[in-house]
Amino acid sequence: MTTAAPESVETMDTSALEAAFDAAVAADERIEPRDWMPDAYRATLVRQMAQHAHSEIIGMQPEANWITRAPSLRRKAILMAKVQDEAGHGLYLYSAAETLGTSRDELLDKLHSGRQKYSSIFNYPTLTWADVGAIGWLVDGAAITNQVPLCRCSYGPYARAMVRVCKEESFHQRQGYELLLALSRGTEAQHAMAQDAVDRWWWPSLMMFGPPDDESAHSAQSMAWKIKRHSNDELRQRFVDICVPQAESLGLTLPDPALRWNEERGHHDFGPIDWDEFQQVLRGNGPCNDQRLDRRRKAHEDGAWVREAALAHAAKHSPEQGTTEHPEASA
Ligand code: FAQ
Repeated sequence: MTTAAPESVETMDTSALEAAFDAAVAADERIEPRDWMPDAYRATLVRQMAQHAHSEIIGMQPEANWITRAPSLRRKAILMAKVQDEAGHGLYLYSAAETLGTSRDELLDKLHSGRQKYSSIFNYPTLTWADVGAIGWLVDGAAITNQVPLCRCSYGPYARAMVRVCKEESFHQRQGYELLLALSRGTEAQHAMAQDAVDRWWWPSLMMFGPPDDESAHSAQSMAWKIKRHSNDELRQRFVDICVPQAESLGLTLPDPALRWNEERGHHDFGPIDWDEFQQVLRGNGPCNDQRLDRRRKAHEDGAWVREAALAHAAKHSPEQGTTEHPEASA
């Protein structure tokens, strides 16, 4: 952002700063951490980025459930790499949120105490191996549809983090599609397993895009600030249009009798989403909400010794201690 005007930022009054911020957003420039920004813009970004980061790390759990039971070494290696990628995405996002003055500790504390959300989708169970394919195809597919426009988000660190995340999510989506294709073309029982997984994951995937536009509290303001580039319903429609031909190629059906091409709209019509179920999951009443949070809290507690050791190591080798070199460097 170029707030560099004739006047320096220190001497500009709030209305001038606001005008410079608005002009930068209007000109599609990136807002950077040291730039002035409205408090509400900062709070909205922290809210969305924290929810996104929490989703990445909670999202490791449903798939990790199948690592030990992957049907081949190849599938196991792919799944382990994917789950590790999700941890990395969490890390980029917590780091990006830190540029707004919010520490990772603070955000994790809010997740663990239930004061911040994570995506509704990760409160559903992974009952069979085919669920790993359905998550890759549908959940990562929905995530990409939502996140590609975030690469053009007005906040620089978030936009840049999204570029790499989206590249990795594309690989995740492809591996899920390929896994489902193998099952769909397999035995009758394997085909049925793939179909059952798609039947269970389809509707929750559509809910990932958030409430309908007329009930979305934050969309209008987030779009005005160019944090979000498209509304929840626009992205949901885009996702449905992408999935229909892919389901046909997979030889699987999507569980919606109302799904059909609408020539006039140039889009697929689809049936009503069960928003009561969505609200229940958000309130903590989904099938796995308690399990996911308990597991996360335990993982955090179990990792306390790693954090303590890292801090002790950093303190021992801080410049104040005069031991900046690695102990083995002089050996
Ligand atoms: N789940 O006014 P809006 C992934 C909340 S990453 C839970 O429309 P907004 C990768 C919302 O926070 C998946 N809560 O909100 C992966 C707000 O509540 P609040 C995550 C939801 O922010 C794959 C309220 O409802 N991706 O899957 C949901 O403008 C496989 C009102 O909603 C992101 O987070 C929901 N589905 O739009 C990992 C992407 N939807 O805060 C592992 C970035 C809405 O007022 C394995 N986020 N809410 O208490 C976004 O694009 C937006 O935040 C939306 C929601 C589109 C999710």
